[in-house]
Amino acid sequence: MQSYIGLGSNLDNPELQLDTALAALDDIHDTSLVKYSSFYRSIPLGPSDQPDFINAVALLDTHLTAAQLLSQSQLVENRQGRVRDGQRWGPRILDLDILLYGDQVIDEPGLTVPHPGIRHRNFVLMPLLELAPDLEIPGLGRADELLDAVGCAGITKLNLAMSG
Ligand code: A4P
Ligand code: MG
Repeated sequence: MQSYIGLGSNLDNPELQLDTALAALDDIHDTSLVKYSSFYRSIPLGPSDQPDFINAVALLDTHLTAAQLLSQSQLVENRQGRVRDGQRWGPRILDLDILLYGDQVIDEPGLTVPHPGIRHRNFVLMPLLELAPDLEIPGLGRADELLDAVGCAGITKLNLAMSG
């Protein structure tokens, strides 16, 4: 199954956090990293008294179920020192969201796929479109049309030298 994962960080050297997370995703059993997008700097959605985020999207090839992939991603978040203090949309060392799992629509306690934030977030849609320009999101339509609706305010694509 092909699954797109959204990565975000705004604490403790975000670019390094994303590099570490990409390697960790590739290390998940029965899972490999196929490709990943450029890194993007984005202004925070939610409380504005926090640093800008670095965001990216990765494409994984996996034999895990979506629920197994979620628990493995949470292990990766925890291993990189993620602390959950309960503040909604607060600063974080690493956030991994399962954006898409094949073309499945999943609505279970603790797991909603496609991720409900996709359609409102240019910091998800831009890197996603970089990997899959013709992407169709189940139930939501074409990703490029969603991005047209959201616009490109507050986000900058970083060049490779800056993200490496
Ligand atoms: N969950 C349900 N569906 C999913 C899914 N598809 N992928 C549940 C991942 N998790 C999913 O997540 C809370 C619960 O969501 C999990 O227990 C899981 O069962 P969390 O990572 O523990 O907490 P969270 O990330 O703080 O929750 P929330 O409200 O989902 O935050 P978001 O939507 O992830 O937003 N601004 C910029 N510029 N860039 C960002 O990356 N990120 C956030 C976090 C806010 N502002 C941002 C960014
Ligand atoms: Mg999350």
